[in-house]
Amino acid sequence: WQAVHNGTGNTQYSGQVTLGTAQSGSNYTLTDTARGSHKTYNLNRGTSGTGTLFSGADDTWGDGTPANLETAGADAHYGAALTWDYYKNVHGRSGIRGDGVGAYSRVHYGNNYVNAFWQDSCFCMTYGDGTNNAKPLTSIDVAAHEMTHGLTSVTAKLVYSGESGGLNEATSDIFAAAVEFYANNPKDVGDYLVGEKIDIRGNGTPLRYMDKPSRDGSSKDAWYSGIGGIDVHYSSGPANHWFYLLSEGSGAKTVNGVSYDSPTSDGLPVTGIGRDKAALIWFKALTTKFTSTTNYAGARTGTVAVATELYGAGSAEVKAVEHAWAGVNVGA
Ligand code: ASN
Ligand code: ZN
Repeated sequence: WQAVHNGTGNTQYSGQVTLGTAQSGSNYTLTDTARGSHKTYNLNRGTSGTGTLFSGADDTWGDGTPANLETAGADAHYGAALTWDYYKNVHGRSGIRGDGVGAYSRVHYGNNYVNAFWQDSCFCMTYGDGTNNAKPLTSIDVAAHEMTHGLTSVTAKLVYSGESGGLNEATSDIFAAAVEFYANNPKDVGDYLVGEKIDIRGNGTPLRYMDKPSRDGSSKDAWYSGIGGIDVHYSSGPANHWFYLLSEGSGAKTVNGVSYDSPTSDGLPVTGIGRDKAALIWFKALTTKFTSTTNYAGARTGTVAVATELYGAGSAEVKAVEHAWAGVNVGA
């Protein structure tokens, strides 16, 4: 038996946060008893197994710097908790499978490893330490992105190639943004950027942009015949762009101090319906309409169907869903 505790995390990206921990004898561990016993492990630069469960005599984790190996553990544990809370409190889903069982996280994977990933085989997510082992890929949005791959794997099961692969990636980016906004953390405000904290490019710019995905130099703003042939992290662009347009509308806008300027491929304006409705529509489409082979045309059909169920035929929400798809060149 382990008592539920709330520890203190001094994270690298999100300031000082509360972490769900457990007391076991005279030690505390990063075991989130209130969230499916999600655990966070230290791989200590290894690349296999689980390493060691973060454990310590005090219930304070990390010091905000990457030199302290607990810091990345605190960030990852926090991101997993927020993602758990988002799906439970916003969508009524308890854990990735909806069965109340947590996944687990592994940090300090490899040396200078600049990636993070989800694996179905371990039902776990793993984080490298980034360039010079100084920028662990453990920000809120990356954690939510990876954990959402787990959700997609047990729901729509979108195949990770072709157009369905782009939709799989976009699903992770869409909920990464939704979780970051949900977190309402002043040190890592909600935005429509992906990976803006981890400096993966070394020049301070984000990995991806949802208002105009082509800002990254590779992602596509709109659907075209043949988009299924490009990397899924670029063919996600039109769906990320659709989510932005549906949430905030087209044109220039500043949200939480971040400026965006979202074009449409047809030149027609889109009026946003807000991010909460947009995320609800995507969640319901993912979990009740999409299948492993859903493509962009199918995503349009599925989201229009969900919006019709939720808000009624001819509603402003249904029209906005259609206009946002038209704005990324996915027509009727
Ligand atoms: N970070 C990447 C992702 O989650 C890893 C990958 O491409 N599998 O998409
Ligand atoms: Zn991904």
